[in-house]
Amino acid sequence: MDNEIDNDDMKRSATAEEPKACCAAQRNAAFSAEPQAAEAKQTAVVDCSGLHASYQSNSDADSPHSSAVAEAARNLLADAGLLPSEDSIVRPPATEHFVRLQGGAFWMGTEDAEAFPADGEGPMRQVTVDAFAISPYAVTNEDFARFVAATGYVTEAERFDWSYVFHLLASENVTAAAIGSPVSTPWWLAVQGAFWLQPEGPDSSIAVRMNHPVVHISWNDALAYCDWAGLRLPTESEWEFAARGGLERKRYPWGDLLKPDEEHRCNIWQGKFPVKNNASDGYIGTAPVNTYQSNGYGLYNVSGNVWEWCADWFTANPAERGPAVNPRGPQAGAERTMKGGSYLCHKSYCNRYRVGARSKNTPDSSTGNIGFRCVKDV
Ligand SMILES: [Ca+2]
Ligand SMILES: [Ca+2]
Repeated sequence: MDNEIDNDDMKRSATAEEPKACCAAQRNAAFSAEPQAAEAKQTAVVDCSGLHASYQSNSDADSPHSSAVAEAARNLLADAGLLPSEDSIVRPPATEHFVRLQGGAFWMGTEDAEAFPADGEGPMRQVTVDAFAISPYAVTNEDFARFVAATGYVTEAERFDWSYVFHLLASENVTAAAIGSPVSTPWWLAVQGAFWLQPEGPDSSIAVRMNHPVVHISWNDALAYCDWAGLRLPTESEWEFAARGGLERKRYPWGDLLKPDEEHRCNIWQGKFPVKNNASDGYIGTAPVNTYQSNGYGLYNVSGNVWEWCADWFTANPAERGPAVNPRGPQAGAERTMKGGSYLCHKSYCNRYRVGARSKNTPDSSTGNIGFRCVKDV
């Protein structure tokens, strides 16, 4: 894949069509990870007139689209040797390897000098969570392929018929065909036909990325997967308890230094955002879910790689967070909480791969850097 585009291409995408209101007006509206633009709401991102029809035709689990994607998912699994041919029923992935955590009290949030107070990262407070078990890994393309092969589930990226692809990951053809870009985050291309099976658009494939985190997954999609697998999303406090790996009041899941012994511990961005990614950590996009060292609890890539949905509605108001024991966030809201940052995070731009950092997005939003991780009750 050609990951480089010249500056003229950048400018073209930056001045793409004026946003217009549409059925997806709120979709991705909250997506603005840039600290200085965090309060700038984008009301709409693409002209989706003409997309309503595809929403209808793609939304039915018995539609030809659904059948074709389910078959493609099954073929991917079979080609990768991940689907025993004698087993015609595709089952949820095993969960024996989930890490059982006994819970307890921990220091949640941060007042770190690098924190974004407007995100509601602080104040640091004692929170207690009950025991639970969590996956060491984000849900993979393999996992999600099993879900779709078994159920024919159609994601929201497919129903809306577009999702956000980072510009340096899109081919020239996909870039040229992009249907729009947010004004304040022009590095996101709204790409028709971008979804989990083809994360960079119609000319891309996950065939050699079955062990990478699934992306273009909305919060609603993540919940559907959890329902099928008998799992659930972590609350934000569970996620942060697990991500801290038993360390107290540290900036990262492994300590306070980003690169102890000059060793990369997470998949973020090196270079100049958003034009030059040196990828000195080994990855310009997603990395396999078991890359780098795990944290003290055996969890991989809580920081970086992909943002991970949490169960909670988002609030930056400490008074709305709920009790200090098993908090579940506000009763209602417009956006769901995300944790951990992604392969696009950089200190200069989105320093949210710190373990106390947080972000949010509407439950129907999807991008090429949002995935999820599951927990189960014990
Ligand atoms: Ca990277
Ligand atoms: Ca992550």
